[in-house]
Amino acid sequence: MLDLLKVQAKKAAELVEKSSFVRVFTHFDADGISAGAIIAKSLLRLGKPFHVRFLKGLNQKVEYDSDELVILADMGSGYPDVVSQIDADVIIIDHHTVVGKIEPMRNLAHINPHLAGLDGTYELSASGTAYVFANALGNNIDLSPIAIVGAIGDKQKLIGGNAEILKEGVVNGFIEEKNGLNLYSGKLREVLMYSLEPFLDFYGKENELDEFLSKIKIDGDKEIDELSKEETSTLANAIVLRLLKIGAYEGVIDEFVGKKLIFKKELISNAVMMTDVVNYCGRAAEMSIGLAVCLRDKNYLEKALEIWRKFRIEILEQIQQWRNEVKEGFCIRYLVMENAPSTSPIASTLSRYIYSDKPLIVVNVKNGKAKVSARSTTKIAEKIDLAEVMRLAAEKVGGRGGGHKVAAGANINPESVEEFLKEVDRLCCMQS
Ligand SMILES: [Mn+2]
Repeated sequence: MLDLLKVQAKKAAELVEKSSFVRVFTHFDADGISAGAIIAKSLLRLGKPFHVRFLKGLNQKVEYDSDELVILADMGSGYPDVVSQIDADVIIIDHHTVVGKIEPMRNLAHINPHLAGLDGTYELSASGTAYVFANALGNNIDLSPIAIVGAIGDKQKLIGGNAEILKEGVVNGFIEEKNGLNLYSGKLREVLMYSLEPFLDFYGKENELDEFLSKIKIDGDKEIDELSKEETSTLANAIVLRLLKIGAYEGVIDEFVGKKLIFKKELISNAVMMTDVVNYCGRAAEMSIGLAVCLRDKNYLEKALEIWRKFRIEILEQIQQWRNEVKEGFCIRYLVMENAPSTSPIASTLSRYIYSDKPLIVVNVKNGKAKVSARSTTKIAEKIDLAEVMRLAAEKVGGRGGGHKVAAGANINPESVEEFLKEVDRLCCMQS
């Protein structure tokens, strides 16, 4: 299947070969950072000088010299106007929807699953696409785990192109698939207390956690990865009950029971943990630390774990602080926060685990702007398209909105929050 990308990947490899310096621009999330790491490692192995820079998007400036090769990763396909103005050879390594037509000033290789008839939404991420590119440059099969990090980070499925990469990693001994629970590694008590995926609502509820542990009769000091088969299944059942009790969306249950991926050669062997560490480094604007972890640089592991621990607690604290402020509309729930450090992780957690039966709209008013994160579940998305709702409601108050059916957002004026929420509620009632 990935062979379909090889024509463009080969063209890209030729551009790399004739270049003397490569400028890599990539996105600052887990997929972008892991794509950047795969590109960097494969260039390092060729002895090609390069520089990596992280961008929020292509509305930020791309700086280069004309005799350099520009690589855009996890971005580019949606900005034909920007790419058409780059006066240098360009390689795009992206998985976002392709918009319009690029008229390149020089040579262009455009590697994107959508252009090859593959699914770039759920089945191949930017890191997976970068993996195909890297393997056109040389043997870089050992980077397959890093490709999987991007896929997990972008909430993709391990099917199609991702499954092909996973298999390559397993066959060559870089990844191991185990039956088990998709939880972090570590001591049971700690993992349950701080877990965000799934969110188990034990943070700050020590007594409930003690009771939970004594009921299932497993010592909280035990390592999760060392539990017996029987203990694992007892734990799984108890977690499912807990999730149903707190009001979680049923779909999250399928996500955590089943397969667990182990990276055999990476600094962090638990795949979901590695992904979150890289992701949180990006959110904390410490992208290069996330990159270093993907490049297996031990010197940065402790720092990365520290960022990860801090960020996790920050989100848990925020959830504590705001969960009781959620208000009820007719067809939505909403929460208006002020100066919260982040919006989307709170919206995602509350909507998936606590308030999962109606769309949840979270507004964060900060620095004179109102940022909106709207979340629902795939079940609700059968009727309500939040991307459409965000776009229309934001337009009505002079802002901008859009995104995906289950996860969308908007930027509006703080003065129009009330009118905006009313409109969102009205639109959701109309669609349901
Ligand atoms: Mn991506």
